[in-house]
Amino acid sequence: MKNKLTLLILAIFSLQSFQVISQPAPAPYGALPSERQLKWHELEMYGLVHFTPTTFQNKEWGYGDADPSIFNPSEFDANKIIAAMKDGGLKAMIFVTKHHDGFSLWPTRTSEYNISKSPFRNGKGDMVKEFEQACRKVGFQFGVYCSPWDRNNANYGSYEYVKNYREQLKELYTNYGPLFMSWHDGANGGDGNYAGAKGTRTIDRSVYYGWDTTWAMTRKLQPTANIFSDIGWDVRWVGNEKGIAGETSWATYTPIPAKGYAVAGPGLLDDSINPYGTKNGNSWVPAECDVPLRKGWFYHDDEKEMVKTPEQLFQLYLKSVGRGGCLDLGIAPNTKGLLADEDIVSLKGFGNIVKKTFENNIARTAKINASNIRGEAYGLKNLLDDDRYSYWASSDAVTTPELILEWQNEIEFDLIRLRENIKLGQRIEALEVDAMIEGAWKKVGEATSIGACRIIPFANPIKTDKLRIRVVSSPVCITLSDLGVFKKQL
Ligand code: FUL
Repeated sequence: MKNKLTLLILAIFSLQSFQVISQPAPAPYGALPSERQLKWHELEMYGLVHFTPTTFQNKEWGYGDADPSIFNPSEFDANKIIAAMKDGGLKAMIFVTKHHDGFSLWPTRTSEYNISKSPFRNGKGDMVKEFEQACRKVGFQFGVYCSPWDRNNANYGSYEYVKNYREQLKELYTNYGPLFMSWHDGANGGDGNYAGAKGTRTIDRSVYYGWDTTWAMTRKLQPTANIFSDIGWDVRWVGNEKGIAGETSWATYTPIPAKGYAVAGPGLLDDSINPYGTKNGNSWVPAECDVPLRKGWFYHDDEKEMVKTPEQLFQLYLKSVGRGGCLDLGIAPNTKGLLADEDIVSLKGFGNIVKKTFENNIARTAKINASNIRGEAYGLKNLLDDDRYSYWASSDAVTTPELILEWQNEIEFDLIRLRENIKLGQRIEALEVDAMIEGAWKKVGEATSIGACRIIPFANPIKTDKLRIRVVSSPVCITLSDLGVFKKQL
């Protein structure tokens, strides 16, 4: 009898171990990111450089009437600008190759109004190329912004211009290597110089540009480029130029179908939904949070005092990257063609805060236990290995597991970072954090929409030797890839 019992126990045990080892991976949930979107998420931070004759006019929007002779940045050095951006922790840059004023920063065949008519490099310059090469040298990815609105082009408003615009993109897509982004701003139509015919040109954004055709070309010529636009694909505008995503910000999105907008891909994005996204929305369209380092997108001498401080930038980091988006920071060279000292100092300070804060993950020194583990391959070590796609998973039936972290001595932290393995979708809807304080669990924090990255900031540092993270809502089993506990290093 005793032997039979032992055998039975052994049989059950080996069956369980077998199940543990052979446990299949969780099924993906909901809309999933494409390969190019995964790469975009990994960047987290990049810069958007505005530098055109508009800089020399001390304006934010050039009218399209600046004489190309004013564009003469005698000390321009793309390497120095990129080096300062790198010190700021940025990993890529988008160059405004043509802003609304219509001046092309490369020697395009599509318009007379371009850099070859300026004194820059004696009319032989190609600033897009110089930036692209400076990026490649330091491992930065490169992207382009080419304004659809063109206040200089005589044909703006007619089909001729749309063809011309596509030709411009074609040049950009074929001469500057692989791009990570094709950025299309939403300021479209209005007054301008239109090759001397001053006046207003209005267009119907829903149909005028024929985006379907343009984006078929983008996909063909630049399959790695994420399309940023308010009508279409990969990445959405966060809905403000403050660099701030909603506290709950889903990477998924269900666009509201709008009459007349026949566009491939997700469709029309709505500014009022953009900060938040849509829970379990039908497409993966994460938020890009754009914000200038200075007050405006272009350099102005009298805005020195308005350069954001490293601390302010770090707060923006928490509200953009820390809410599952990317931070797109506006960088504005001055008329010399360099960044002002205060911009360089601020970027460096910011980069240092990010680096120092996140290099010491206090969770690594804890003993961690989970209420459920799907199987050996999905264990807790995956939470600490800096691999965004290795993950701790719960069994299919367990949607609200919890983790307990225990330290031998009291620790102090003010940030918790969590990531899901988004290859399997955005799954965790909400979780809560408790700390053991004076012998009892006390709820100290909570977060929704985990996704690619969710940082929970604590206004006051928490001191404890025991921390509990409870998933409170998930439609399916969880697949958490990262657990970080940090103390801000300002
Ligand atoms: C907007 C533009 O109107 C601004 O000038 C700037 O380029 C910003 C990044 O996008 O749509």
